[in-house]
Amino acid sequence: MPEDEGKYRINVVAQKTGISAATLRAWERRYGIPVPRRTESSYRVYSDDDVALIERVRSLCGDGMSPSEAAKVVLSEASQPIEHAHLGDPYEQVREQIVNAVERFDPDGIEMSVNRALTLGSASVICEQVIVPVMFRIGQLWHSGDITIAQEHIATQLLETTARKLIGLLQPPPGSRRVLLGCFAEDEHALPLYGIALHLAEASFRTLMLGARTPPAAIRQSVQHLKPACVGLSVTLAPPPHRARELVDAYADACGDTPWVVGGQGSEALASLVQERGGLVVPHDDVRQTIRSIETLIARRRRGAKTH
Ligand code: B12
Repeated sequence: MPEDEGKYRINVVAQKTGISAATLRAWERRYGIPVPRRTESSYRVYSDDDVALIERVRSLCGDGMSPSEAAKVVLSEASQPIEHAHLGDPYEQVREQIVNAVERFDPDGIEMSVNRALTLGSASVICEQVIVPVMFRIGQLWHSGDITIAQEHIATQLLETTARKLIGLLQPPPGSRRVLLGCFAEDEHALPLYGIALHLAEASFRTLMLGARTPPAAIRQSVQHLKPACVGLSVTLAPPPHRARELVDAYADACGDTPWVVGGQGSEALASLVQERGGLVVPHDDVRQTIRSIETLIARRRRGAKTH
């Protein structure tokens, strides 16, 4: 018998894949995915390939397919020769590896898995398929109490460093239009900034990341010294109304006549304040529109500057 055939009992597989034992038995019964070997006493034992099949079905379901559609896809992939013979989505696998290492409190393991991710495609694919979703997942795990704040911080630091490097590889050369990016002063959600920085780099903007909790003074000084084409502020947690007004005023003053936009899940609550002060709130679910709005603001400012 090949070495890895029949390694894991059903409860271990349920734990590894996050699919309950009852569902695993149902998938086997309904779709034949997978049909594990049985021990003499009739216990199911799953191989690594069986686990990969389950993870592939789970990943397709996560993308919105029903289990029966996913099972069809996986069965047809399994019947393809060579290039489709490897089962499991490599991005999903590496995401799992990173998250498992975070759960084990294993920084070296996180680093090794992140390095593995770097071999899986272009900078933008790695960022989009691995780094951003893993950071999101880590945040969820912290919110649900499944990892500690120390685990979250270690992972986030490693992932942010990688995200910065990847975005750096994508962006245009020095001298190109620059967008300064920072979070509102009391906001720790820096991940949305990496998400938008990636899209901006793809649209040929250089980005400068000021990160979480960026105070208005940091925007003011950066605007004065670096003369960016635009300032982008992210708000995930909308501040309470009195504080919101104070901050919006301070950011508006800090930006001066440099165009500024505010995005993120908490930005809509600030829309009227921001507009009153000449800023723009961009829709948080439409990246194309966001990039177009930024292009328009910059072009308008250039035209305005020429006529003065
Ligand atoms: C990751 C995360 C964290 C991480 C942040 C790590 C990091 N480095 O970013 C950690 C664990 C630190 C964290 C902490 C907290 N969090 Co939190 N967190 C999340 C989580 C899971 C994901 C958010 C995220 O990164 N989304 C991914 C990005 C890519 O998506 P996005 O925001 O939509 O951004 C896109 C667009 O909006 C746009 N965009 C965003 N910003 C900008 C800016 C510009 C200029 C432009 C142009 C576009 C743009 O582009 C992005 C890419 O497409 C959410 C859950 C959720 N479902 O959102 C909770 C969530 C946001 N957190 C929440 C809370 C409450 C907190 C805490 C207050 C908890 C606490 N008790 O301490 C603290 C925050 C402390 C603080 N002062 O900020 C709540 C917020 C509820 C609310 N709206 O009031 C959420 C929704 C969880 C929940 N369901 O309760 N969190």
